[in-house]
Amino acid sequence: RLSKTIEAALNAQMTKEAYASQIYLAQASWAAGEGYEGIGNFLFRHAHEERNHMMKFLEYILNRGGKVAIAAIAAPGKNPSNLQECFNKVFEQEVDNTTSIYKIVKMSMDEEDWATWNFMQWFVKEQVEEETLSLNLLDKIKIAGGEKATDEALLELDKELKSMADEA
Ligand code: OFO
Repeated sequence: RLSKTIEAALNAQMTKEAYASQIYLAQASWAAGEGYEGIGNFLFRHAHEERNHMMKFLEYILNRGGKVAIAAIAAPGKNPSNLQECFNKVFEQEVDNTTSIYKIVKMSMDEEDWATWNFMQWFVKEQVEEETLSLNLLDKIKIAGGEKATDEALLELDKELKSMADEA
Protein backbone atom coordinates (compact mmCIF):
# COMPACT_ATOMS: atom_id res chain seq x y z
CA ARG A 1 0.00 0.00 0.00
CA LEU A 2 1.08 3.55 -0.65
CA SER A 3 2.42 5.56 2.27
CA LYS A 4 0.68 8.87 2.93
CA THR A 5 3.77 10.79 1.79
CA ILE A 6 4.00 8.94 -1.51
CA GLU A 7 0.27 9.19 -2.02
CA ALA A 8 0.44 12.98 -1.57
CA ALA A 9 3.44 13.27 -3.91
CA LEU A 10 1.74 11.19 -6.60
CA ASN A 11 -1.42 13.28 -6.33
CA ALA A 12 0.62 16.47 -6.61
CA GLN A 13 2.39 15.06 -9.67
CA MET A 14 -0.95 14.10 -11.20
CA THR A 15 -2.05 17.75 -10.92
CA LYS A 16 1.31 18.87 -12.30
CA GLU A 17 0.73 16.77 -15.42
CA ALA A 18 -2.67 18.43 -15.81
CA TYR A 19 -0.93 21.78 -15.47
CA ALA A 20 1.60 20.73 -18.13
CA SER A 21 -1.34 19.98 -20.38
CA GLN A 22 -2.73 23.49 -19.74
CA ILE A 23 0.63 25.01 -20.66
CA TYR A 24 0.68 23.11 -23.95
CA LEU A 25 -2.96 24.03 -24.60
CA ALA A 26 -2.23 27.71 -24.03
CA GLN A 27 0.87 27.69 -26.25
CA ALA A 28 -0.97 25.69 -28.91
CA SER A 29 -3.93 28.09 -28.93
CA TRP A 30 -1.60 31.06 -29.19
CA ALA A 31 0.37 29.48 -32.07
CA ALA A 32 -2.77 28.46 -33.96
CA GLY A 33 -4.20 31.95 -33.44
CA GLU A 34 -1.03 33.46 -34.92
CA GLY A 35 -1.48 31.33 -38.04
CA TYR A 36 1.06 28.61 -37.18
CA GLU A 37 -1.26 25.71 -37.84
CA GLY A 38 1.44 23.03 -37.83
CA ILE A 39 3.03 24.19 -34.59
CA GLY A 40 -0.39 24.59 -32.98
CA ASN A 41 -1.31 21.11 -34.07
CA PHE A 42 1.91 19.67 -32.68
CA LEU A 43 1.38 21.41 -29.33
CA PHE A 44 -2.30 20.39 -29.14
CA ARG A 45 -1.25 16.78 -29.64
CA HIS A 46 1.26 17.19 -26.87
CA ALA A 47 -1.35 18.65 -24.54
CA HIS A 48 -3.10 15.34 -25.02
CA GLU A 49 -0.01 13.39 -24.07
CA GLU A 50 0.27 15.32 -20.82
CA ARG A 51 -3.34 14.52 -20.09
CA ASN A 52 -2.47 10.85 -20.61
CA HIS A 53 0.39 11.23 -18.14
CA MET A 54 -2.09 12.65 -15.66
CA MET A 55 -4.28 9.57 -16.14
CA LYS A 56 -1.31 7.25 -15.63
CA PHE A 57 -0.76 8.75 -12.16
CA LEU A 58 -4.45 8.66 -11.39
CA GLU A 59 -4.76 4.98 -12.32
CA TYR A 60 -1.62 4.04 -10.45
CA ILE A 61 -2.85 5.69 -7.24
CA LEU A 62 -6.17 3.84 -7.55
CA ASN A 63 -4.51 0.51 -8.35
CA ARG A 64 -2.38 0.75 -5.24
CA GLY A 65 -5.40 1.39 -3.06
CA GLY A 66 -4.61 5.09 -2.61
CA LYS A 67 -7.02 8.02 -2.63
CA VAL A 68 -7.12 10.24 -5.68
CA ALA A 69 -7.48 13.95 -4.89
CA ILE A 70 -8.54 16.03 -7.87
CA ALA A 71 -7.36 19.59 -7.30
CA ALA A 72 -7.57 22.96 -9.04
CA ILE A 73 -5.18 23.49 -11.94
CA ALA A 74 -3.25 26.78 -12.02
CA ALA A 75 -3.61 29.10 -15.00
CA PRO A 76 -0.85 28.75 -17.59
CA GLY A 77 0.31 32.38 -17.46
CA LYS A 78 0.31 35.00 -20.16
CA ASN A 79 0.70 34.37 -23.86
CA PRO A 80 4.17 34.43 -25.40
CA SER A 81 5.01 37.30 -27.74
CA ASN A 82 6.86 35.16 -30.27
CA LEU A 83 7.72 31.56 -31.13
CA GLN A 84 11.02 31.69 -29.30
CA GLU A 85 9.18 32.55 -26.07
CA CYS A 86 6.58 29.92 -26.80
CA PHE A 87 9.20 27.17 -27.13
CA ASN A 88 11.12 28.49 -24.12
CA LYS A 89 8.03 28.10 -22.00
CA VAL A 90 7.60 24.51 -23.17
CA PHE A 91 11.24 23.70 -22.40
CA GLU A 92 11.15 25.27 -18.93
CA GLN A 93 8.02 23.38 -18.09
CA GLU A 94 9.65 20.06 -19.05
CA VAL A 95 12.79 20.77 -17.01
CA ASP A 96 10.67 21.67 -14.01
CA ASN A 97 8.67 18.49 -14.44
CA THR A 98 11.82 16.37 -14.56
CA THR A 99 12.96 17.83 -11.23
CA SER A 100 9.66 16.96 -9.70
CA ILE A 101 9.71 13.40 -11.10
CA TYR A 102 13.22 12.82 -9.77
CA LYS A 103 12.03 13.87 -6.31
CA ILE A 104 9.40 11.14 -6.33
CA VAL A 105 11.96 8.58 -7.52
CA LYS A 106 14.20 9.56 -4.61
CA MET A 107 11.30 9.44 -2.18
CA SER A 108 10.26 5.97 -3.33
CA MET A 109 13.84 4.78 -2.95
CA ASP A 110 14.11 6.19 0.58
CA GLU A 111 10.87 4.46 1.52
CA GLU A 112 11.84 1.27 -0.31
CA ASP A 113 8.56 1.44 -2.22
CA TRP A 114 9.89 -0.50 -5.22
CA ALA A 115 6.55 -0.64 -7.00
CA THR A 116 6.41 3.15 -7.13
CA TRP A 117 10.09 3.31 -8.01
CA ASN A 118 9.43 0.97 -10.92
CA PHE A 119 6.33 2.88 -12.02
CA MET A 120 8.32 6.12 -12.05
CA GLN A 121 10.98 4.73 -14.39
CA TRP A 122 8.60 5.16 -17.34
CA PHE A 123 8.46 8.87 -16.55
CA VAL A 124 12.24 9.14 -16.11
CA LYS A 125 12.64 7.78 -19.64
CA GLU A 126 9.79 9.91 -20.96
CA GLN A 127 11.36 13.09 -19.55
CA VAL A 128 14.62 12.39 -21.36
CA GLU A 129 12.63 12.21 -24.60
CA GLU A 130 10.57 15.28 -23.84
CA GLU A 131 13.53 17.42 -22.87
CA THR A 132 15.29 16.37 -26.07
CA LEU A 133 12.18 17.17 -28.05
CA SER A 134 11.79 20.63 -26.56
CA LEU A 135 15.52 21.33 -26.97
CA ASN A 136 15.11 20.38 -30.62
CA LEU A 137 12.33 22.93 -30.93
CA LEU A 138 14.67 25.59 -29.54
CA ASP A 139 17.40 24.51 -31.98
CA LYS A 140 15.00 24.69 -34.88
CA ILE A 141 13.92 28.20 -34.03
CA LYS A 142 17.56 29.22 -33.64
CA ILE A 143 18.39 27.81 -37.06
CA ALA A 144 15.41 29.64 -38.51
CA GLY A 145 16.96 32.88 -37.23
CA GLY A 146 15.60 33.22 -33.68
CA GLU A 147 13.77 36.49 -33.05
CA LYS A 148 14.89 37.68 -36.50
CA ALA A 149 13.53 34.66 -38.35
CA THR A 150 11.84 35.48 -41.64
CA ASP A 151 8.20 34.54 -42.29
CA GLU A 152 9.38 31.98 -44.86
CA ALA A 153 11.67 30.26 -42.35
CA LEU A 154 8.88 30.12 -39.76
CA LEU A 155 6.40 28.75 -42.27
CA GLU A 156 8.91 26.05 -43.17
CA LEU A 157 9.21 25.16 -39.48
CA ASP A 158 5.45 25.17 -39.18
CA LYS A 159 5.17 22.67 -42.02
CA GLU A 160 7.84 20.47 -40.50
CA LEU A 161 6.12 20.26 -37.11
CA LYS A 162 2.78 19.44 -38.64
CA SER A 163 4.08 16.10 -39.82
CA MET A 164 6.27 15.35 -36.79
CA ALA A 165 5.45 11.97 -35.28
CA ASP A 166 3.67 11.69 -31.94
CA GLU A 167 5.00 9.66 -29.04
CA ALA A 168 3.33 7.97 -26.10
FE1 OFO B 1 5.94 16.50 -20.61
O1 OFO B 1 5.85 15.21 -19.34
FE2 OFO B 1 4.42 14.62 -18.55
O2 OFO B 1 5.47 13.68 -17.46
